[in-house]
Formats: sequence, structure tokens, C-alpha cells
Amino acid sequence: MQLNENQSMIRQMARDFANAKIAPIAHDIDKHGTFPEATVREMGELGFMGLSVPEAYGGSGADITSYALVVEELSRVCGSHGLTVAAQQPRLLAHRRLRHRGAETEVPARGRGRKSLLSFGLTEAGAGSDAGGTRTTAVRDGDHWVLNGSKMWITNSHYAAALIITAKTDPKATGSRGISAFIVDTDTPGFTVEKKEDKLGMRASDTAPLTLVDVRVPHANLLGQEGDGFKYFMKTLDGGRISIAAVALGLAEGALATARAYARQREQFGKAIAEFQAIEFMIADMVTQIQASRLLTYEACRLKDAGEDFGHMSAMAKLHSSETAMFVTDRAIQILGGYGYTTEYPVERMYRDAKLCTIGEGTSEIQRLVIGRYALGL
Ligand code: COS
Repeated sequence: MQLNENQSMIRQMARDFANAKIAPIAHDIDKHGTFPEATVREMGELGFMGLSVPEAYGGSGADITSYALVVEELSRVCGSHGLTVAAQQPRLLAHRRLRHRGAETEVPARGRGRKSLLSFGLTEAGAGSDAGGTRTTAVRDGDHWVLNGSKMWITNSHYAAALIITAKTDPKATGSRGISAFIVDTDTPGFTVEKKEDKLGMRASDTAPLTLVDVRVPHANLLGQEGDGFKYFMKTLDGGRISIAAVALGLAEGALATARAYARQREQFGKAIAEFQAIEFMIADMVTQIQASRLLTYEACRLKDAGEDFGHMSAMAKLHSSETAMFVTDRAIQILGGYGYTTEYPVERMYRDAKLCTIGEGTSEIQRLVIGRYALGL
């Protein structure tokens, strides 16, 4: 892919930062499940936390391609860092889009103290793939809305100054209808971020359930049109799927790099194992799948940057890249043999991190559903 000067510069900046600052801590933060506050702050200073948000809204004004390049580079050494940036970005974009649609609310984007992120709360215990199954309610009370309910698997929530939350505003409406989107400041009484989840992978990324008990938000915090929340969130997920595709791509590239170096240096039967066709073919398949993922991911970025429909392409990119990440990290462990199964090398961490990519931002099955509906014109 041909990058312009700006994109090459941003990619190099992200690569240097990832190698110098993230690679040395990636193992420890995974082991202890520690959110990397210091490097997240530094990423904010470098402009990574609002990359594709226009400068007028406090962002860096870069294109989606640059943003995906950054997420890919971070994920090459640490999936949790890639995911932390990925979870922040489309949320800001969603907000910008919603503001354009008429909402006048200002998001407290600069945050307070260590809580400086903006998070996104859609999923509930009964509303996973069926995002329209939202049970959280918002009831109008004069100039306010009163929210009650709970959310699950919410990324970055302990470090968020505010979240965008979906809630049912029309109890009579069925399915995806009657759902609205609200900005909720995390210090609003009745709003609680519960205990961080103990996860298989992405262990340094912050994931927690939320509880809302009589949370009062001003009417101005309703985003866009009442009842259109489901569609806003679907559009946000279209963009979010590019992010997860970039995370998966980075993880696959990181695992490939480790496997390639190992295969060249590890000797068995008197020669480097790279010289055995069994290994050569594995590497060939890994490289080919990664290249296909890269083309899909950057084609989705190109369409989005050009203002064209991209939801089908981001679903294809997300599906292919996440399944490629599982394939490549699995093959990388196989090439490293016993070493690959230990924490001495990063491939086992990448394998665990990659699994999230087949689930978050819509499972592989949901991506197939979106792609199938597009292909069949349904
Ligand atoms: N962009 C804009 N609008 C969209 C849209 C999109 N990508 N996808 C659907 N819509 C609209 C439809 O056009 C429809 O509008 P009308 O009511 O005006 O006809 C409405 O939203 C309902 O769409 P649909 O009937 O397709 O909804 P379904 O309940 O069948 O759900 C899926 C569609 C399954 C695709 C959706 O629920 C989904 O993506 N689920 C996965 C959720 C997910 O990814 N969760 C993970 C979150 S991690 S933060």
C-alpha cells in the first residue's frame, strides 16, 4: 500500500513509541492485568487518543488510514495498548457525527484527573449480538432523563470522564426501535463502574460492567434524535470494526515477526528449521493471510476516508483479520514449539489477545451476517 508522507510519518512515530515504550512493559502488564496509565497518558500527548478527530474538536485531524496504522503498530507489540486506543477513537467520532445531527452537548473530552477517556456502553447481559435487546431505560423527567439498568464488557470505563450509553426511551417500541443515546458523566450520582474483569487476553485493557441507578442526565445530553440511538451505534460499530481489524492485523504481524526470526535461528537435524518445507509453507500461509487482511483493512479505511459506504468492507476486514490473527498466532506457537507455549516469547500472549478480535465489536458470526446481507442485497 502506498502511504503519503503524513501517513508514513505517523506510522513511524507509532512504531518508535511501541518499540521504545510499550515492548518493555507488555509482558508485565499482561501478567498482572495492569492498565498502563503512564503510556496511555503519553499516547494522549502524542495525539494518538484523538487521531482522526478534527482539530476543531480537540483531535489530531488525521485520516482513518493514519489512525489504523497507529493501532496496527501498537498492537504489533501489545494488543491491550492497541485496543485502548481503538476503543476511544470511534467513540469520539460517533460524538462528532451526533453533534452534526443536532445535539448541542459538549463532551467533557479533556476529562478530569486520571479519567480522561470517553467510553461507549452498548452491550448488556441480554443484548450482545442482539444489540436491539437493550433493557436499560431512560425516562423523561422535566429537563432531565433518568437512566436505570446495567452494561457489560465496557472498555476503558474506569478511566472514562464520560460514556455514551444506549437506553430504551420508548418502552412500547419493539426490537431496535425506541432506543436513544446519551452522554453520561461518570461522576453522576447513581453511576458505578464495577470491578475490572479478569480476562483470558487483552489483560491490560480495562473492561468492566456498569450499573446505573436513577442516574439523572440533562436533556441536552441526549445525542441526536430521540429513538435513533440504535442506528447511531450501528454506524459507530461500522467504524469500530476497522479498529479491531487493525488490532488483529498488528497482532498477526507481531507473531509472524517472532516466528520468522525464531525459524531462522533455531536449528534441528543440523540446519535452521526455516530450511524445512514444513516451516516454509506455514510462513507462506501466514504471510499470505496477513497480506489479504491488510488489503481489506486499508480498503475499508480508504472508503471511509472517501466518504463512501464502508460497513460491508469493515465487516470483511474485521472478519478476515481476526480469524487470520487466530491462525497466525497459532502457527507461530507451533513453529516455536515448547518455547511458544511459555511466556518467554510473546506469541502465547498474542494468541490470547487475538481471540478477543473474533468476539468484540461484533462476533465473526455477526460479521458474516452483515456481509451476507450486503452480498445478497437484503
Ligand atoms: N448503519 C446504519 N443503520 C443501520 C445499520 C448500520 N450499519 N445496521 C442496521 N441499521 C438500521 C437498519 O437500516 C434498520 O433501520 P429501519 O428500522 O429504519 O429499517 C435498523 O437499523 C434495524 O436494523 P436491522 O433490522 O438490520 O437490525 P437487527 O436487529 O436485525 O440487527 C445486527 C442487525 C445483527 C447486524 C446488529 O444487531 C448488530 O450489528 N449486532 C452486533 C452488535 C455488536 O457488534 N455488538 C458488539 C458491541 S462491542 S462495543
